[in-house]
Amino acid sequence: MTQNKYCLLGYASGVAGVDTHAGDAPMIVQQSPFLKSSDYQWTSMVHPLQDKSIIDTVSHVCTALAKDVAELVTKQKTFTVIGGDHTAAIGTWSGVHYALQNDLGLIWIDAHMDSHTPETTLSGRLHGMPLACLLGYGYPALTGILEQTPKIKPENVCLIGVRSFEEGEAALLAKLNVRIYFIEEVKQRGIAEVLQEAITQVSKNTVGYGISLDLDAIDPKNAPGVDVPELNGVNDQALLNALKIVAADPRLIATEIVEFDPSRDMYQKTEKLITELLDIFRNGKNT
Ligand SMILES: [Mn+2]
Repeated sequence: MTQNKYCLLGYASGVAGVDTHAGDAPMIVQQSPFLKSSDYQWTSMVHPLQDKSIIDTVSHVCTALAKDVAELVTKQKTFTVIGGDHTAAIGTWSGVHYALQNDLGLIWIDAHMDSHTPETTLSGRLHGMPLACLLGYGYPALTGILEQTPKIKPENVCLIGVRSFEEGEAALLAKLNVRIYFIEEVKQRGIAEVLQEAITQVSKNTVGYGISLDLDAIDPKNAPGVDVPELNGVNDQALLNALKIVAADPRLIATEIVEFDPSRDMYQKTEKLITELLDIFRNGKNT
């Protein structure tokens, strides 16, 4: 049993969110009574260091994460990154891309689009920009992690669960022709069907794909502990069931769970849900 421990990495940074509480999340998960700790091996825990600007801080902590991620991909280990705010994605998928040196698919499950650029953002918060960064748009310190090239091609990414967004980011994704499954389509067709269709698309011309799960995609009734909750989200059980099938897919390279804000959790609902998600990802690799 012990030789098959599933690898976890912590991105203990919340400096790009509404407040910094998401930075505590990986430590909360690490110590959670719901996590069977003997099944997991924490290979990394990166922390932000005060820098000249938030951009530099995020750039450095993402670079640290990207290096640790790249090492695991090179060793052909499957793993999950636990955020932290959603800027974790810049580090995670830059690291995966660096190790693969090939086209990568990405499923972005989120209530938001996270596709702002410095020109379109209203809040200025970097956790609203990670997908744009991965597509090659944004601050050079964040688009150039490990290598000066876009990490994901627009045709190799799908968004699922979107229900709150702003004009500028929507315009960028529309211009790039990125497929978005808004919440209405997800509810109408079911998360399982939508997820399978999205995977078919993002794995068509790639060597594999990843899943970036922002917990705010899930209905706040099921996952209240997030930075930016949005009503009318994806049902937690439906998502867990859909991911059970996906977790065994050999094309799935890595996963990421972000935006857990322990200070807003209720009755440890969100914390418990994260440990259930991890069990699903771990079991998928052991079958
Ligand atoms: Mn997000």
